Amino acid sequence: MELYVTDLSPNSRRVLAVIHHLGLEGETDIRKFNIMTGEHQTDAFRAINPNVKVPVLVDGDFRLWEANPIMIYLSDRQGAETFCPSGKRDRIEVLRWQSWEVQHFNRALGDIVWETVAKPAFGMGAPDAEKIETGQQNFRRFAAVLDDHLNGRDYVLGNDVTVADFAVGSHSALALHPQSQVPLPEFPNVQTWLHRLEGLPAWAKTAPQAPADAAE
Ligand SMILES: N[C@@H](CCC(=O)N[C@@H](CS)C(=O)NCC(=O)O)C(=O)O
Repeated sequence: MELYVTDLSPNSRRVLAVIHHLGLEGETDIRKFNIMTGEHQTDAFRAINPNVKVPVLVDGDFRLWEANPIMIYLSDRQGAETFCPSGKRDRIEVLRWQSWEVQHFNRALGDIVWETVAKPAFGMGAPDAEKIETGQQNFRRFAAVLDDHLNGRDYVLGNDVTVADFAVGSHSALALHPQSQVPLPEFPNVQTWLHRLEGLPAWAKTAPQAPADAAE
């Protein structure tokens, strides 16, 4: 298999963490682009993903873009039933949390940390206080849902770590970044769960090396 990623991306991190979790490093050729210099903007890569974005997985003649489906594909390929349950009800739970994180939780989180971590790290101008405030309001709304859900659960689906944790928690390095201004202490279950995720070997192995590396 080939996996196209970039160092500066929670979307790449979540897929790389799945590769490690499933022990697929040996059979995966990991190709890193520097998206800041536009290294990915080639006709050859556009032919693989017309969106010209990473991550992308190539498995034989199957080309798959979008991080969340890649995570499910890899898990199903390996028969990782606990990590990505195939039972109707559990599979819908995985999809529910993946949709939710893209649309709500990580969108709000991303809006905050774009201003507080990414812009300063990449010299892209001063953080916009109004955007931070709006992001924090949205984050509070959705983090409250997750905080309530995590009450009495170690992981999003219950006792075991699943692809849903790697999806919902994909921005953990940014959320836990000292500059983030993400109001995590208001949501202790979310905070504890993010630290639990950071302690998992596959997640730890894919941690950004420098503060700026946490940025998208
Ligand atoms: N919805 C996509 C998002 C992919 C995405 O936004 N990738 C970013 C890196 S995190 C990218 O490749 N940006 C380069 C560009 O847009 O040129 C997914 O989940 O995979």
